[in-house]
Amino acid sequence: MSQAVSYDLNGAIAVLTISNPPVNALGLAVRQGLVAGIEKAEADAAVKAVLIIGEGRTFPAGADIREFGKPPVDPYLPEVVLRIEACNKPVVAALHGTALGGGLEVALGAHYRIADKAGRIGLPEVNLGILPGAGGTQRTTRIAGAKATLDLATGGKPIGADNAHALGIIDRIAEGDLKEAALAYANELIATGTASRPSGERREGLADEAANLAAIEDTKTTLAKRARGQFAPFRIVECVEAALTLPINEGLAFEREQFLKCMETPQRQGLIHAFFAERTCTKVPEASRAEPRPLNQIAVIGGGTMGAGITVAALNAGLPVVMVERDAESIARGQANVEKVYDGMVKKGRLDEAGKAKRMALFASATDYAALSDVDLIIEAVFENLEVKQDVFRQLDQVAKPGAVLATNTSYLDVDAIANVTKRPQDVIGLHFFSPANIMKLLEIVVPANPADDAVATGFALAKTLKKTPVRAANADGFIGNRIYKAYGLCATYMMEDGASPYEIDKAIYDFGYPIGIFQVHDLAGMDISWANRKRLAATRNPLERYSAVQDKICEAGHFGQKTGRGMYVYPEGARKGEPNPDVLKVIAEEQARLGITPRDFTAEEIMRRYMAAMVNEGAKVLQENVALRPSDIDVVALYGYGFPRYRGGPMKYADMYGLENLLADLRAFEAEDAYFWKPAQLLVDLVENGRSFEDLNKES
Ligand code: TC6
Repeated sequence: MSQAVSYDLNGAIAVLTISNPPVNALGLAVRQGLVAGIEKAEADAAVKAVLIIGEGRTFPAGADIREFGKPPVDPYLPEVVLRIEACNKPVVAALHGTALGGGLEVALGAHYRIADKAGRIGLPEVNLGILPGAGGTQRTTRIAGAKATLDLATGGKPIGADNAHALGIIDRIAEGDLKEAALAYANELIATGTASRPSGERREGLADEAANLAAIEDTKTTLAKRARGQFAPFRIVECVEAALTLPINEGLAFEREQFLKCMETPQRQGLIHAFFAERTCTKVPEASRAEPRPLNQIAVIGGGTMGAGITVAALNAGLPVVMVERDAESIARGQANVEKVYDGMVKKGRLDEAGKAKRMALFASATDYAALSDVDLIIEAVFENLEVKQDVFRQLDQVAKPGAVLATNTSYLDVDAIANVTKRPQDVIGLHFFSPANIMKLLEIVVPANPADDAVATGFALAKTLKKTPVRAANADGFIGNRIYKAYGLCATYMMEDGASPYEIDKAIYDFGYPIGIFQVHDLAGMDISWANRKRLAATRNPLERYSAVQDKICEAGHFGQKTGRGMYVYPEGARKGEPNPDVLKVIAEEQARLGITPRDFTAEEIMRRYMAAMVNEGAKVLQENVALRPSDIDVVALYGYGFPRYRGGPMKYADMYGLENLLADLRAFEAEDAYFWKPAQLLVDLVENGRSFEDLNKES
C-alpha cells in the first residue's frame, strides 16, 4: 500500500485511511492507494465491508489542484471513483472537515456516507473554472435532484452536514467519534446483509421531473447575470441536464468531455492562479520572522464612513472596538453610522435584531483619548490630510500603552511622515481599507521604513481576524492599488480625448468582465474627489505628463456624479444606472477642438489593449520599485479592490497569458505617440529579453 493510504483491518472491515496533509488532496499516490485498497479488500474473503476515512483535519478537500495543467497520470479520479463504486462489498465513506470537490465525488463513489456533525461538503470546482469531473454532477443529481446539485456545483459554496443529510447526500450524522460511528455503521450493514448501493444506479433525485426542469431553467436565468462571461457554470448546467436524460455511463462520458473543455480554458488558469495568489499574499517576511502581538481590543479614531465601516468589520469578527471622536455630537454620529449599516442588513434580512445587539454589545465610544490607554491596536481613520493625521498620532503617542500597534488608514499619504511624529515609529503601520470597509475584502498593509516585524505581523493577524485579504505594500505614493489605478485611469482619459466616447470605453471594460466601467466608478465615488486631488497635485505635476481637462470642466459645472444626479452620466430622479450625458460629449468635442485633436475610432479590442498595457506597465514599475513583493500580490489587489474579473486571474497573470513580448510590442507602438506615459518599465523589458514571465518571479518570491 502507498503511504498516502493505509490499509488496516478492524474485524471484518478494511479501513482505508487517507493521509496526505494538509488537506488530503487526491494526488496520484492517494488515487493509487485507494484503488489498491479496494482491490485488496475485494480479494480478502474475510473482509465484508470497506471504510474510507481521512486522517488529520479533513476528508479529502478535492483533487490536487497543483497537478492541474500537467499531463494527467493514471489512474484518473473518475476511474478511481468508478472502481470504488464497483466494489462488490459495501463501502462506507466517513466525512469530516471539508469534503470538497473530488473528495465528495470519492464519497459519492462509496455506497454509504456518514458525516461528522461539524463537517462540510461541497462542489466548489466552479470557483476554479472547472466542474465536478469525477461523476459529481451525475451522482448528486441521481441522489438529490437537479436543484440541490445545481446549487452546490454552480454556487460553489459548501453546506453543513445536516443540510447534506436532509438532501439525502449524507445517510447518517455521527454522534460522537466519527471513526467509531462509521465502524458501527459498517458493522450494521454487514449484520443486516445490506448490499452495496451504487450512487449511479439511484433514481430518487430523478423522480420529480417538473421540479428538475424548473431548477434547470431557474439556474440558467440566474447565471446569465451572475456568471456573465464565464464558461464552467453553463457547462455544469448542461451536465445536470444530461444526468436527467442519459444513462449513467453516457452521462459520465458527457461530464468528462465538459470537464476537459473547462480544463483547456484560460479561465481555469486565471481562477486557479487567483486561488493560490490569495493564499500566497499572506506570506510576508515580517510575519515569518515574528509572532503577532495580542489583539483583544482595538480602537478606531473617527466615526465617518470609513471609521464606521472598519468598526463594523471588527464587530462582525467578534473584536471589541472603542470608537473615539472629538465631541459628543461627532461620536453620536459615528455610532449612528455603525447602526445604520446594521439596520440596512436587518432590513435586507441578512441579520436579525439579536445579531445586531450581539455586535453592538462589543461597541464602546469615547470622546477622550484616555479611553485608548489599554487597547492593543488603534486605527486612525480621520480626514485624509497629513497635518490632521500627524496631530492625531502625536496625541496617540501620549496615551497608547507601550507595544500598542498604531495604524493609519490612508490611501495615499506618506506613512513614514506620520510614524515619525511619534517616539515609536517602529509600532506604526499603514492599513489601507477599501470602502465600504465592512464589505471590501482587500486590505493593503503599508510597511514604512523601519517597522518592528511583530507590528507588521499584527496587521496581517488583524486581516485574518477580519476575514480580509491582506497585501503587503511599501510606503510609496498610492501604494499598489491606487498607483496602478491612476495609470489606467489616465489611459482611459486619453482615449476619451482621442475619440473613444466614455460610454464606448465603459462598455469595453464591462464586456471584459468588470462589474462597471471606469467612468461609472468615477461617478459612483464622486468626481470631486479626484478633482481635488488633481488640484492638490497641479503645482508638482510633471510637465511631460499629458493632461486632460475634460473632467475638470464637468466638475466646474458642479456635476460630480451620482450624488449630484449628473457626472459622466446623467441619473434621472432616483436612478442608479446612468445614461450618457450629452454635455460630456460637448465638453470633449470642445477640448478636442482646443487641442487640435482629430478624433478617431477605437474598437473595443484596442480600448482594452491600451487599458491593460497601461495597467500592467504600471504594475511592472510597482514591482521593480519593490512596492509590491510579487506579481501575484498585484493580481490580488486588482481582484479584491478594483473589480478585476477573477476569471482572468489579475492583470499580471493576464499579461503572462497575453505574452509579455506582445505587451511590450504594444507599449513600444504606443510610445511613438506619448513617450512619457507609455515608456515601458525596465523590468518588463528585462523579462522579455530573458524570455521570462511574471510567473517566474512569483516562483522566486
Ligand atoms: C476538484 O476536486 C476536481 C475534481 C474533478 C477531477 C476530475 N489541492 O486554504 P488553506 C493547500 S478541484 C492542492 O490555507 P484552510 C493550500 O494551497 C478541487 N492544495 O487552509 C494551502 O497550501 P499552503 C476542489 C490544496 O483551512 C494548504 O492546502 N476543492 C488544495 O483555510 C491549506 O489551505 C477545492 O476547491 C487542493 N485541493 O482551508 C477546495 N486545497 O499552505 C480548495 C488546499 O502551501 N481548498 N490546498 O499555502 C479550500 O477551499 C481550502 O483550502 C480548505 C481549507 C477549505 C480545504
